Amino acid sequence: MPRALITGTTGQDGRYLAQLLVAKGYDVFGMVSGQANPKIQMVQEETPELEFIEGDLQDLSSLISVVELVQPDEVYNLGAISFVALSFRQPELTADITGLGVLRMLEAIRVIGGAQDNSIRFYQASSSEMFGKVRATPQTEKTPFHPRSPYGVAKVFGHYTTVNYREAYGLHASSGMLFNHESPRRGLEFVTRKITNGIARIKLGLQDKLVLGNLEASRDWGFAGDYVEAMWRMLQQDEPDDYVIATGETHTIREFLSLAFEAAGFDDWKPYVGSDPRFERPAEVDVLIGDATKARERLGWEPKVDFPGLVRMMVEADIVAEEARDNHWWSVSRARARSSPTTSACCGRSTSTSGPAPTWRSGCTRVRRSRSRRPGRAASASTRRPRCVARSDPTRPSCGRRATKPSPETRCRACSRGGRSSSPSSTVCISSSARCGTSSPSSGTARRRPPSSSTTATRATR
Ligand code: GDR
Repeated sequence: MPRALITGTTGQDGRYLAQLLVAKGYDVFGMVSGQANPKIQMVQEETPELEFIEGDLQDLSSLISVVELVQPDEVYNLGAISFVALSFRQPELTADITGLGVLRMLEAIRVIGGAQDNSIRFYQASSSEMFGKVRATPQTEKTPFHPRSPYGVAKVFGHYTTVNYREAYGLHASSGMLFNHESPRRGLEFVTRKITNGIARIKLGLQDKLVLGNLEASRDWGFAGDYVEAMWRMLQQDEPDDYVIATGETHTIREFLSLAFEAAGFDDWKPYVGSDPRFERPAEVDVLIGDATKARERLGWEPKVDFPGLVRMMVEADIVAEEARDNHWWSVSRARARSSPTTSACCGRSTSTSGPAPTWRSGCTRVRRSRSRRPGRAASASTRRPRCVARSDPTRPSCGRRATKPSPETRCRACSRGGRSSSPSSTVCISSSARCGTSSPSSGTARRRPPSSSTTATRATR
């Protein structure tokens, strides 16, 4: 069984590539850095066969260990700071990971696989951002580079380092100059996904507007699922080489907006789109369009998903995902409310929640209702803790504390001791089903808890 190592496994491309390689019968290892990558669990559920291994593109010794342990036949270096806008804010980090990271991985391969007859094949994720202020249109493998961002500069370094290791050590090292490639798995910071996710939220009433930067930029957008196939094909060639991977079409962000809003059933996108110079870049790449003739002829590769198909796919996926998230949110809050027949209190007076459309009952008038998330929806006894509002009401003394969260506990939460209050002056029992016997104030005047008190019922959060 061939073995593949992927860096950047939890990114969009890494996820598609891992699935492709597993389907092709590979043992796939995904390198992850850091202690608690929040995406690992999701990727693991998506591709259970994938094995994670710790390593960091900033740390050569970790890469040597990873390559030694995995003994890969193929290494796909997709790890990078890949958000161009971020590279302007963190240029050194970008140079280190996106640029020097390539050198480190190639060194690890050279050290473990040997400087002669090294059998480990290497794929470098190069980028159309290397062409930047383009010198020719469309861009081919021969078009000179003119990067316009620290990201682009770092990718040029990575690209030429790959070429150099190929020429100097005879490594089977190939570079894919991939033009923009998108999917429903694209990060929300990139313009296509920001648009499709924003549209879904606008459609569901969760957001009013989409705020973007430069709408005149033009990109050659393809589907990421198609592009990972090209990566794999490069490493199956007898000889390593560099390839442009692109659709050969370019579209402005305005065109993307128009198609995407249309796919969601809107007639006109302009009322929903605002602009903010914060999303503009110090130096912009205006127009990119790639010529993938070489890939088509030598790799037999061509894109399957066209531009309208890609836009539709992303919009539809985002609408489904946002709907599911929204429904989940509401069902969780309802379930919580149902399973908590009692116990939300402030200043010693309890409120209760029940029924399918929970609201704070007015047992305690000093408990503020949770704010409804959307106009027209009932206030929900859900995730937000209601706060005692008496502070803002000069006629009432305030405890100033947050009320306790609704909870199914039957134990007295005021005293936390088998349902009895530790001191009559400390607070009152707030549980309806297990009152501790401490006399609750019968009037609407709440007792003020001494500042030193630290019972679980009213942890102060001023
Ligand atoms: P890009 O992708 O920089 O081309 O790099 P991105 O989607 O970030 O930007 C595309 C174009 O859209 C303009 N734009 C905005 N971009 C973002 N992110 N957010 C906005 O609000 C916005 N408004 C306008 C940008 O200025 C730009 O012109 C991507 C990355 O995946 C790289 O890692 C990869 O190498 C290249 O594609 C190929």
